[in-house]
Amino acid sequence: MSSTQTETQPQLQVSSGPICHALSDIVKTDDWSDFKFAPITESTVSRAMTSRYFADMDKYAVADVIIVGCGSSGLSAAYVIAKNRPDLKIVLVESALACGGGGWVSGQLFSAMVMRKPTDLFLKEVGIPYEDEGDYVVVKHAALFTSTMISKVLQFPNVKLFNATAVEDLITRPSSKGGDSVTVAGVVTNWTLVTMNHDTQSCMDPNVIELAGYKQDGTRDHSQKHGVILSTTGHDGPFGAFSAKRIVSIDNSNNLVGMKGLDMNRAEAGVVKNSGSYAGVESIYFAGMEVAELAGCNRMGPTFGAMVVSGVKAAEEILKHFA
Ligand code: AHZ
Repeated sequence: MSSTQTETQPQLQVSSGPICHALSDIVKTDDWSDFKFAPITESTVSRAMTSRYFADMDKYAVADVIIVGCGSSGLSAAYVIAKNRPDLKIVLVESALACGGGGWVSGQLFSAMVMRKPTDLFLKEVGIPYEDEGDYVVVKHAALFTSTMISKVLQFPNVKLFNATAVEDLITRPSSKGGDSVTVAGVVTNWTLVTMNHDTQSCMDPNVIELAGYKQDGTRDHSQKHGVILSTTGHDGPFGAFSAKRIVSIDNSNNLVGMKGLDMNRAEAGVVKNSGSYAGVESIYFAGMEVAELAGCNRMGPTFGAMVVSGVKAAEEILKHFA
């Protein structure tokens, strides 16, 4: 390690005495032959899962914040919103099995995750160790960032993650501005495996998550703050830039400009500057690389500061909305 590098250490306890683990007290003589688990039936396991899942579907059928896509930008935003507002119902919808998107590895699968300063302030707050290289910091493996973010975000009691679930469409309603203008009012979801098989199976209708703040007839309930969607589905790809593509087809006044070529210095500032609310349609916000598709920013390649900071900026705007 060079002299400019310092490493922040995680608080891990190491053991230097005799072999010691969580089961040491019950497996006293190194004899595992009588080891037993507590009894359980198969249906108990099914009920333990499904009762909670369906209770969550019921509880989160109406939400204050829906985050679509949980890569590095979505997770960063979720952390800031959940930490500041434990009273809001926050739903994360992730089409893949695992949250994290590109944040599990870094450029060309090279493990280490680079972030330009001042993103180190966020890492410090969350408790993710890094090496300080002066103008930038390095997390030794991108998976350490992603797994820590997932673990922190999921510990907030007001957060529910529906993973392996794709957003297939946006719910819209006429906006109070009149004319053709609309506001988004929720998302249409399906289990991703179903979404991927619409062409091969007969109709399998989707489910929805609505935003809070609407009456039965679909008009705004002005006695409460209405909910919002934050879309962080990344740049265009098999699933990426989902809401950006959908929103420009809803909002006729805009085009999907498309992400421009690699330029690290311009790209990160551009993504942060353009993240937040979307001018044409109410109640939808964007962060991360999806912003580059909407606003025509450069791509930045494997440097993740703008993913974190655009998530923080969009989260701050959303928190102001609920203030
Ligand atoms: O699975 C996707 C990923 O986890 C998820 N997603 C996409 N469409 C979805 C949909 N419903 C639900 N319709 C969906 N989930 O969104 C997540 C996006 O994560 P990401 O890591 O691709 O995006 P990000 O903007 O958070 O981070 C981008 C990282 C990149 S790409 C890049 C470059 O190409 O130059 N540079 C960086 C730092």
